[in-house]
Amino acid sequence: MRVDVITIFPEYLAPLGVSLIGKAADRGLLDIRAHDLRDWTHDVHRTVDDTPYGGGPGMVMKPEPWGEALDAVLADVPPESPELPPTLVVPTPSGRPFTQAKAAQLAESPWLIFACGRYEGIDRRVIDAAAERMAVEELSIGDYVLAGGEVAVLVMVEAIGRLLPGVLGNAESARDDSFAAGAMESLLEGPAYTKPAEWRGRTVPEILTSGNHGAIARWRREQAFARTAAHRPELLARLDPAALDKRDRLA
Ligand code: 6GU
Repeated sequence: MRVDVITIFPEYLAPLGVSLIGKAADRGLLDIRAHDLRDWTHDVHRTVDDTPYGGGPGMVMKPEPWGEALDAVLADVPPESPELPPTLVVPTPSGRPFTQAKAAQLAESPWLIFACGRYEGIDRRVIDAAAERMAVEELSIGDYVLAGGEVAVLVMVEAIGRLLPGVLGNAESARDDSFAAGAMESLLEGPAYTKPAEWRGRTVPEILTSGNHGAIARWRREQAFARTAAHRPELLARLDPAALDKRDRLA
């Protein structure tokens, strides 16, 4: 997958060179390119923002640098490249929710372009014009306000990147995650334990050392159900009733 990120703070994306995503990039599974939006300004101050039409607080990102940046990134394709068409992702607190399902959908795209806004956002015409050339997704990572889209890009690229074939060491390890479709669909993950069997007077739940795999699976599901009820009760309402155990309904 190719990933272009256009931002006024390319250095903010340095963490994408580290850990799971960094290793995936080193192995050629991901091609991540950060671009400085100011490279497409032409004034001595390298201006990217201006005051909003209609008044109000804050500044709006000017359309011209964004138009040139997107033109340049879109044009930077080797002839006969298989990676077209890209999807443009615009992180914004006013976007649709970025979910595990959205991560899985975007992981199918061969090419993602992220447009990081700062200030009060990007001039609307940039997004409207881009939508005539490619799929555009305006996405929010949660109900809080960040100073800019860069941290949201770190979140989204990590969530998407770990779903790409070959990125995770163990092909199983993405399947039963909280929010993943799978056996524990829409249940949060319960507790995990490792050695030693006793630590500071605390022991590991006996069932986990019983060797009874059926009983362990049932216990884990109970734990996941209880945690979901405690932390995210609204998720239980979304569960497919057919996927509910009798045990779950009694819990
Ligand atoms: Cl995607 N961007 C910004 N700036 N703030 C956010 C967000 C995105 N998602 C939640 N808050």
